[in-house]
Amino acid sequence: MHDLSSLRQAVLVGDAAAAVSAARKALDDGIQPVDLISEGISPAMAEMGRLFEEGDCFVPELLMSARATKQIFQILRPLLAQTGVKSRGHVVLGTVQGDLHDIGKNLVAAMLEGGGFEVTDLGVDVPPEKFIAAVQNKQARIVGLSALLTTTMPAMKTTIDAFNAAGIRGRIKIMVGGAPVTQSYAEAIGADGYAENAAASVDLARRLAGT
Ligand code: B1M
Repeated sequence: MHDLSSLRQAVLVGDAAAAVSAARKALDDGIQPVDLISEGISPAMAEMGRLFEEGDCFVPELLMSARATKQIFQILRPLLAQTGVKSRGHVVLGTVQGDLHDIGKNLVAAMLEGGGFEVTDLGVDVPPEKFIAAVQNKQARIVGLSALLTTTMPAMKTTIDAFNAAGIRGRIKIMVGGAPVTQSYAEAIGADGYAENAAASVDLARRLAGT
C-alpha cells in the first residue's frame, strides 16, 4: 500500500495545502478513498487527540488539523459518491445537542458514504426535533448520533425519547458512537447499535440496514 506517512504528518502539523497534495498523490497512486481515511486521516486525528490530552498540543493546533482534514474531504466526497454501487440506504447523522465536536463524526460520515450509504449530515449541536424533521424529509431508516462529552451523552437518550414520542421510533434504527460512549451505554439508552470507530460504523450500518 502507498505510504501515507506524509499525509498523516501534514494533518498532524495542520498544513492543509501539504495534506491535500499528499492526498492527491495517494489517490493518483491508486489508494482507495476509504483507505485514505482509515489509514491516513483517522490515525492522525486520533494522535492529535492523544497529544492534546497529554498537553503536547493546544486548541489552535487541533483546529488547524481539523481544517486540513476538512479540505481533504472536499476532494474525497465526490469520489466517495462515485463508487457506483446502489445506495444501501439513507443515514441521518449528527452530533447531539450541546456538543460541538465534529472531527470523528465527519470521519464517520465519509466512511459511510464510502460504504455505499447516502448521508445527511446535520452538523453539530443538533436538537432532537431537527433529527426528526430530517428523518421524515429524507425517509431515512438509520440515525447516527455522535457525542464526545460525558455531559452531552444524555442528549442521545433525549433524542431517542423524542423519536419515541413522535411515534416513529419503530421505523428507524439508531446507532451511537463517540469516545465516551460504550456498548453498555448504548443498550441502556435503547439504541440499536454502538460503533467504536468510523470503520466499525459502516459494518454496523450495514447490519442495521440488513444489506
Ligand atoms: Co473537546 N473535549 N472540548 N474539543 N476534545 C474532549 C472530548 C475531552 C475528552 C478532552 C479532555 O479534556 N481530556 C473533554 C471531554 C471530557 C468529558 O466529557 N469527560 C473535552 C472538553 C471538556 C471540551 C470542552 C468542554 C472544553 C472547554 O471549553 N472547557 C469544549 C466543549 C465544547 C462543546 O462541545 N460544547 C471542547 C471543545 C473542543 C474543541 C472545539 C477545541 C475541539 C473540537 C473541534 C471539532 O470537533 N471541530 C475539541 C477536541 C478536538 C477534543 C479532543 C482533543 C479530540 C476529539 C477528536 O476530534 N478526536 C478530545 C480528547 C480526545 O478525544 N482525545 C476532546 C479525534 C476523532 C477522530 O476521534 O471524535 O473520538 P473521535 O471519533 C471517533 C470515535 O469516537 C468514533 O469514530 C470516530 C473516528 O474513528 N465515533 C463514532 C465518533 N462519533 C461516532 C458516531 C458513530 C460511530 C462512531 O455512530 C453514529
